[in-house]
Amino acid sequence: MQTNDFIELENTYGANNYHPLDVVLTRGEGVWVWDVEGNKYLDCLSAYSAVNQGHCHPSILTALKEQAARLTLTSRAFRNDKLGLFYKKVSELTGLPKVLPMNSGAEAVETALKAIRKWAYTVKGVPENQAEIIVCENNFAGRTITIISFSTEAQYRYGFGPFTPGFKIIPYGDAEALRKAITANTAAFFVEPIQGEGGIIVPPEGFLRQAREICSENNVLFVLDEIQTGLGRTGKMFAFQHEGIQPDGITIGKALSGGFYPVSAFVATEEVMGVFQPGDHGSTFGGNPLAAAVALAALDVLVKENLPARAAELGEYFMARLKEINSPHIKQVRGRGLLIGVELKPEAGGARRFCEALKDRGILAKETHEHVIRFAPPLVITRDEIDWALKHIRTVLTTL
Ligand code: IF1
Repeated sequence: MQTNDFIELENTYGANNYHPLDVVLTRGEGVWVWDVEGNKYLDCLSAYSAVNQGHCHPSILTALKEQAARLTLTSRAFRNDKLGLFYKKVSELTGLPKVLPMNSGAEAVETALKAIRKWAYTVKGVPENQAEIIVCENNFAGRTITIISFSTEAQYRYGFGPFTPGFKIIPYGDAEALRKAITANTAAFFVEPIQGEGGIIVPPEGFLRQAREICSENNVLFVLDEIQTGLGRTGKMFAFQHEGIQPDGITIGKALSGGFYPVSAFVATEEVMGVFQPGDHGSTFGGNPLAAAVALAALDVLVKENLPARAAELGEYFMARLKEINSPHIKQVRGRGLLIGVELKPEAGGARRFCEALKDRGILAKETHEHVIRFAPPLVITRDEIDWALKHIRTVLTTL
């Protein structure tokens, strides 16, 4: 079967909920992926930062194989010999004492929202069903009905009402707006350190620190969504570490498994996580030994291969070179570490056609929000591979 045969199959039997590039991938290794015709591509999306360690990392594969042959799932009705080790590693890396394991990012976010609300009622003393959570415009935290209830993207909401109440929306990066939005019933401020889907939006320097202070002054939880920015992507193990602050909770996912398996978690202080009593919350697969074993290996790779520092160094290099490209289409180059966005001017006609042109040159990148090309390669990329990519990116951005 060739590319078109696979596309035909997907179109015949699949829901039409994505508009992917017409490339049918069959193998991945490190930063490279191959399509069914044998064409080779540099992956500049990393499955939206789920493959920070590179495709099919051998040591994570070994951990997957070994555990899959031993014990994959017990449910949480019983204990297993991997979960406690996973908890300890995640707690040590995040600096937060308590972990609740889930599977998808959205489930970790939903877990955080439930913890936040229950903390508001049982600890802060907010009247029942009055808890308010402040979020920012252009957030992206997943696709469940409660999560899209606080989305500002019309398409993510259209046709899916009625929506979950209890969310207030403020402009991203605006600490004063946060202060003004807080009421006696505010439970938390839930925010991405850098907005990914929003178009790689980096907040003003100091915003997260100010937000942390405002939340502390008002007994409001400060909870960060690090599902995309976490695990080395922005040049630190977690993006909040750039600002030297400590959140009350974070959600993590994606690269937590190196792309081998859905693994996510909500990680928080004792006071926040202490609201959960046995039976309050759960998941069939959450905390399973296979997920835990894979995640332990994936986290090990991040530390042993020093991937956060690599992302800082190579991201700085990549961004500097992109800023030197003299293209009439480029409005702005922005980002942090290896989470980089090239915003094009509206007259460039949208980022999609540039991504198509990059694909023809062996680079897979994805547009976000119409005008931004996102460059987020696996953190194992080398300087030579970046130089190779830059050659083609420069050509596409100066000749299209
Ligand atoms: C899609 C976007 C990225 C996330 C943050 C939670 C989640 C995500 C910051 C939920 C997931 C994915 C979802 C995927 C595309 C991708 C995405 F474009 F949608 F927004 F990365 F930017 N918090 N993001 O980025 O995690 O439940 O998916 O495991 O839905 O199209 P999930």
